[in-house]
Amino acid sequence: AAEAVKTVDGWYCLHDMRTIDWTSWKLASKEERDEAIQEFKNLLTKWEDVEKEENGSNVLYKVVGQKADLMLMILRPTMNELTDLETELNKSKLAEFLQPAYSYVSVVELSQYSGNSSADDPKTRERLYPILPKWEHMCFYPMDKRRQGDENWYSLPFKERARQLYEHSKTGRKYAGEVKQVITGSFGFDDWEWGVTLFAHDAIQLKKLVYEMRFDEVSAKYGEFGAFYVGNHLAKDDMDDYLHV
Ligand code: 76R
Repeated sequence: AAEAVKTVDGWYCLHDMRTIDWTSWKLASKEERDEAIQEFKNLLTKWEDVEKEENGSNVLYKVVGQKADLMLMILRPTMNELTDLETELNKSKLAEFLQPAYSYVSVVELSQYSGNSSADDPKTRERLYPILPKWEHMCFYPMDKRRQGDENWYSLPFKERARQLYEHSKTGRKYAGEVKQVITGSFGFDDWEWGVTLFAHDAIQLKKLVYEMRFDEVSAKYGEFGAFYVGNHLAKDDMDDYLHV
């Protein structure tokens, strides 16, 4: 058997996509809506406090297109905290107007192809326990590495996988400062093998990076992709405007 790469794993991750039921939202009384908005903003404040204490991180985006309306990404030290948070959201007033659209469970992962990172190294810590950027655009998609016939990532020798990922990282680094990526592993947790989350100031950089990577050997030969979600940042202070009907 080929040798598995060692990974170091950080915070647990939940991507939670919801669709707003605008019809029932409009039918609700103004008092009910105000109450729901206020309670949701209080939740966001609570999560911001967790982030300030560096016990997790979260971001909220408005999905473009019909796959969902809201895209929430949550990082927490344990998987238990993910369900706590999810349940708290489900019990809120606003949740009466939300329908599940998609969710994805994973854990922040660094693979050790190019030497070992130590959890004591501040740079490694920053990547395992990232405070998510609140950049204007975000994109999420799940992916697999192919396991078919002669194209089987999992039967390639370690050195060959390391070489291909090194080439991959060179493409990625061209986008330093333009795109920030968080790779989360989901073996045993969800339907695909990895979650890919990208943040950009300019949406076009997301397209350029993903397109350019298609030509890297590792993506061209071995990449299999799920549904893509793209969104625009939703700040707490814009919540009233966004939900105003
Ligand atoms: O040590 C490092 O993390 C840097 C080198 C690196 C690895 C090992 C790296 C860099 N990636 C690594 C691993 Mn990546 N990455 C993706 C996608 O759409 C596609 O074609 C693929 C989705 C993007 C957009 C992306 C971006 N990467 C991985 C792995 C795990 C592989 C394994 O373990 O078998 C996956 C699934 C994956 C997928 N990658 C980078 C980027 C970018 C932008 C970088 C440069 C980051 C930087 O150095 O700042």
